[in-house]
Amino acid sequence: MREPIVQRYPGNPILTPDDIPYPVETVHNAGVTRHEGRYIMLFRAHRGNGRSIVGLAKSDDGYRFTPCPKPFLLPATAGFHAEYEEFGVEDPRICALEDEYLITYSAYSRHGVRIALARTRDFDSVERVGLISQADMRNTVLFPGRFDGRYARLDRPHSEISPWSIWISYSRDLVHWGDSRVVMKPVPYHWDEMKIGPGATPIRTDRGWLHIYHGVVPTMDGAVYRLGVALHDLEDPAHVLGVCDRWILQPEDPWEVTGYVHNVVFTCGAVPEEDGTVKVYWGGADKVMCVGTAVLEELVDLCLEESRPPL
Ligand code: M1P
Repeated sequence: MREPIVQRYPGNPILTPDDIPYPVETVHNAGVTRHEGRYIMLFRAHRGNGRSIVGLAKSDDGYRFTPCPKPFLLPATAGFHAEYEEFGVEDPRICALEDEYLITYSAYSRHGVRIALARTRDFDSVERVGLISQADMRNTVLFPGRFDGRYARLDRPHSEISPWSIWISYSRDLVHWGDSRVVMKPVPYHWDEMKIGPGATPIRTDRGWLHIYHGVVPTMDGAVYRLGVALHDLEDPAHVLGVCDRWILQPEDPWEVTGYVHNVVFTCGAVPEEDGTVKVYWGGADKVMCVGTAVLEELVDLCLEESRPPL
């Protein structure tokens, strides 16, 4: 049997609704980064009404997290954002860029789902920057770098005539985005044939930007969410150097197979370590948070040596 590509932490799940000091039904799909020597986790949590908020937890080792007493981001109740966050805020991704942390999240309302952008320097206060997509779009990760002066992001517009795919877009001010083009599509009769979506903030390696994404297959028992890896060119991230043909993680543990939504592993964050490993964080069955480690070079090798065409 092959060694698992992602080694699960034996203490999984690392955060559950029971750990949170305010009422929540789920703790999942967290963006994670490092700040002042500690790990910061922004997690999505369903409230009892089925709408989501974003909570904050901190850790010294990336495994044992302590939640903060209050939520980090609640749906806006005043101003322009209020109309577009009425149904909740979901799936935060954190991008450390220049001297701040940029947070993309899904803003849900009766008008559909849009991507919103917020910024913080300290994770004590947070400022909304703007709504940076029209409806319908969710799952957007910013690259932690600029390309010819422009910011870049991977995004995932919804379509009725094409399986949902990963696109790239650019911006000079983080608010107005364009020059969009598709970079990766699901493959028919494959583990990610139904749809794919950006996952964790891309990680810079010597051989390219490593992107951990999610792919979905429909089965007679419902959809199954797994994780895969792709490598983007360092100078031109629209150029996909390789997509690994097989998944790197699938639902296996009981809390990944059964939960709020069955058979889901879904990532919004991964943290590279100095020893060449990466901590991959994922939501298990939309209910709890889990972590595992992988070797970055091995993930890059998978993209280049077990590759399939991106489009
Ligand atoms: O329930 C599984 C996932 O479903 C959605 O993923 P996608 O955007 O690919 O359809 C999201 O709601 C995600 O939060 C959730 O984990």
